[in-house]
Amino acid sequence: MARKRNRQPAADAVATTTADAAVAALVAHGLDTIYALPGIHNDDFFDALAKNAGAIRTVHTRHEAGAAYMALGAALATDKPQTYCVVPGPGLLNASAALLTAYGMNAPVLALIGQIPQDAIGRGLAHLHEIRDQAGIIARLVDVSARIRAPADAPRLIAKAIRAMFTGRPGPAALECAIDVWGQSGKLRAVAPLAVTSPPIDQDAIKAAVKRAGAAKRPLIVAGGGAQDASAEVTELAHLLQAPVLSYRRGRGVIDDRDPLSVNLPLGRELWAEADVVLAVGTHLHMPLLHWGIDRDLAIIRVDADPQEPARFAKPKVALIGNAGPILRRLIAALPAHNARRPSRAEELRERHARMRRRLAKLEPQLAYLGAIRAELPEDGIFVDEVTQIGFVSRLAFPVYRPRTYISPGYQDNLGYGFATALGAQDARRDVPVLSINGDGGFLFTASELATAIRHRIPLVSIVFNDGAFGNVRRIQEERYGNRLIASDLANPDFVGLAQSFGAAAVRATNPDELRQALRSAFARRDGPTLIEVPLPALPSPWEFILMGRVRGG
Ligand SMILES: Cc1ncc(C[n+]2csc(CCOP(=O)(O)OP(=O)(O)O)c2C)c(N)n1
Ligand SMILES: [Mg+2]
Repeated sequence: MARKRNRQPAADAVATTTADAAVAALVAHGLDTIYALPGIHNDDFFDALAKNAGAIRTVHTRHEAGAAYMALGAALATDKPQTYCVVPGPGLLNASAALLTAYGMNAPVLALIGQIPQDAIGRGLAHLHEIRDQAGIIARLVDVSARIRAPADAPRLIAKAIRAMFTGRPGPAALECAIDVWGQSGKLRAVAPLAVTSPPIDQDAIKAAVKRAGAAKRPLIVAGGGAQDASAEVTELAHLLQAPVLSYRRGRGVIDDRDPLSVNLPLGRELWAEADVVLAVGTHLHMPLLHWGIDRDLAIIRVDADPQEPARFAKPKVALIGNAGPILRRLIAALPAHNARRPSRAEELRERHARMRRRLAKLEPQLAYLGAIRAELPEDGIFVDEVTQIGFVSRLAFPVYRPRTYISPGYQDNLGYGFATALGAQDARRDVPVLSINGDGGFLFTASELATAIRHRIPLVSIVFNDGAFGNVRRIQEERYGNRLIASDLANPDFVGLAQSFGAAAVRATNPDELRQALRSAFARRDGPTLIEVPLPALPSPWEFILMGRVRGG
């Protein structure tokens, strides 16, 4: 490859600036949008965006967190690389919670971050937005990062970063570029997207896995975010094994919740206690390993893109490294020769679902509001969860029918991520309705992005469940700290008036029926955002169904 490239005539190379080359490289990789907030460090790059506005759309936000969360939401809703661009120092830091979340969610987000003049980096000369060891800070946030130091670096490093975002453990990547480098000209060639290669599938491990799974008496599948592209395979395997599929946050939608084999977290814990073989697909197994326990009677088979992941907590019986889809297809092909006869468990599971529903029934009015949302949000509509009471219950009881239609922040569980993430999802998926749910606390983290929704005509529908409090924190103070309330009550704006002042449509709904009506008209409106405020009293706690104790291993 390298020799061939060296022999290419110099005439192939054309003079271009770093900024133009970077924009061309993004376009060559299929990116059609950039989420961004400008500043002098990146002026040359924004000028290149202006010149190429027909090929790539620039969506500017009101805070860098908004830009990065929008890129995250767009990446999660499309499973395609998405990018954001911010100034160095404060711009980088303003966006960093979103970058951290993208890392936790394995989302293909490319951060383009400005830098002070190249020769001044590391010298502490008090340049605008200078921050000590910016590269070191970025390197702690993502697995792959580099600095574009010259025009020819731009296409090369962008191609490498995008390949890295889909190789091994998928996730974000970051590139820096100094203020004086964006405008530099050089002779360079475009770089075509680099092929993403996967490790060969370990045939011995496939055999070991089907032997164990095929002989299992009480198999259980756990599906995480890494299984979102293997929905058909997980479902087929579940049926072959008559294995229930547990999904909680990032794995919701991998199996259709109308399938009796789909089980929620508390029912999954009961089944974990009974299981002899667990097949974990694209999941950290956070809840089971950290909270429920393991013992010698449980054999764990792990399928993960990240070679480091399977043995992090405890070495599994079998580890299969690579993308879930191809690996599960191999398991499906090899299983029938080893599979026990499997009577249907549908009836047993229907009864257990009914029992679980009776236990969860006390989570009202959360369930009634979620019912209203499900009744109005079409099957392919996207629900974006938040760290709020309705969100916590949605993770257990909101029916999800398709992969990539339920976006949840995963283990970061960072308050305030939701609204801007949903805005990005709706911007990238104009073809389906997106619904953002928020608490009054979390919503105000990025409420300024209502202006972005107006400016870019993004038809996101958002609900603010307003209990006048950081309700989750407040309830903990009431229950566990003798009602000594501290830092948990909130002074709120009039949310309807606030949204209207931005130019958004806004209404208040005071019960589930009113919410249904409000959602129906909101989803019909496709030329801009709608906000629905739902006033709420203090709500019953969902935590007994989420943080549950050990069931194995003493
Ligand atoms: C970034 C971040 N900061 C703080 C928290 C802690 N936290 C979890 S829930 C919560 C309160 C949420 O309030 P609100 O959005 O109004 O939802 P409610 O619980 O009232 O439904 C807080 C502060 C967090 N999860 N993430
Ligand atoms: Mg609240």
